[in-house]
Amino acid sequence: MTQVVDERELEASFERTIAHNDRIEPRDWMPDAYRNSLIRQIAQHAHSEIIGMQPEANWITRAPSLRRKAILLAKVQDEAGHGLYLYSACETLGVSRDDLTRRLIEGRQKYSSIFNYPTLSYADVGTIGWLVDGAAICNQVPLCRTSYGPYGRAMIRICKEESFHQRQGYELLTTMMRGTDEQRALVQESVDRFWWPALMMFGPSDEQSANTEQSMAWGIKRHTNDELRQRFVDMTVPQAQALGVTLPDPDLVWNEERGAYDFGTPDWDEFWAVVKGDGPCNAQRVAHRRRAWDEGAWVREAATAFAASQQTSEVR
Ligand code: BYC
Repeated sequence: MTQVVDERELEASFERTIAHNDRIEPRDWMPDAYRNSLIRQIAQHAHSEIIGMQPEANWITRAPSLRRKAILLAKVQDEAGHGLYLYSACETLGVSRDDLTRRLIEGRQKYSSIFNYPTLSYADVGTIGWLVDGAAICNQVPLCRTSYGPYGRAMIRICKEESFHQRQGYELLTTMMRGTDEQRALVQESVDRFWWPALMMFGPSDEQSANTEQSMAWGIKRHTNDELRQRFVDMTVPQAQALGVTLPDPDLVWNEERGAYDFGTPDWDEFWAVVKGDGPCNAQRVAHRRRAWDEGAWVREAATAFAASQQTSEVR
C-alpha cells in the first residue's frame, strides 16, 4: 500500500516538474514510458550522427583542395563527437552504448532517413551542409529546451557546431555558384535530389505522427513535425533565392494571408519505404557500421582488459 502511495507521489512530482518546464535529471523518478520514449528518440538521434558520417566521408579523399579536405574532415569528426554526446546522454537512462549499437546494426532501432541517399557529386557536400544541417538546426534548437536535462545540454553544444556546418555548406555552394556553368549545374542537380528528402527529415505529417502528442505533453518535443517543416521552408526559400538555385517544387508560393510559404506534399510512400529499410543506401550504411563494430572488437576487448588491470594494480 505504502509503495502505491509513494509511486503516486513520485508521479505527481514528475508531472509538476514537467508543468513548470523544469528539467528531469537521471536520478529523478520518471515513468517507464517517458524513459523508453527518450531512449528511442535519443538513440535514433545518436545513430543518425554516426551513420551520417558515411555519405560525406565518401568525398574526403576526393575533396578538390587541401582547404576543402580539412574542412570536411573536421565536419565529419564533429558528427562523431555529436554521436558520442548523445550516446552518453542515452546511457544516463540505464542503457549501454554496446546495447544501443547492437540495436542499430540488428535493425531494431532507426536512424534518420536522409542518410540513406547517396552522395553522387562534390556539390552534395555543400547541399548536405546547407539543407541537411539546416533542417537539423531547425529541429534541434527547440530540443535545447527539452525536458530531459542531459539531452538538452548535449543539444546546446551540438547546435552551435551544426550552425557552423550549415554555413560551411552554404559557403561551398556560393563558391560553386560563382564558378563555371558546369559547377552551377552540379549544385542545381544536387539541390533537386536533396530538397524532398530534407523535408522528410522532420518526420511524417502531424496526422501520421504516432509519438508527437505524448512527446509534446512530456516536453520532450516542443513543436510538431509540420510546424518545424514549415519553419525550415520559410527560412530556406530566401537563401535559395540568394544562392540562385530553384527549389524543385511547383507548388512553392508565398501565402500573404498566412505569412508563410505554401509548399507541395513530400512523397510519403517513399519516406516510409526508406524508413522501413528500402532506401537506396540502407543496406550499405548498416553493413558498413556492422563491419566497423566487428573490426573494432579487439580494441574494446583490449581497453576493457587494460581498465581491469589498472583496477587490480590500484587494489594492490
Ligand atoms: N527518419 O511519431 P513520429 C542529424 C520515425 S539530423 C527515420 O513523428 P517522433 C545530422 C519515428 O522514429 C537527423 N525515421 O516520431 C545532421 C517513428 O518511429 P518509432 C537526426 C523517422 O520521434 C547533419 C515513426 O517514424 N535528428 O543527426 O515524434 C549531419 C513515426 O514518427 C523519421 C534527430 O533525430 C526520419 N526522418 O518525431 C549529421 C532529431 N521521422 O521510433 C547528422 C531528434 C520519423 O516510433 N528527433 N521517423 O519506431 C526528433 O526530433 C524526432 O524523433 C523526429 C520524429 C522529428 C525525427
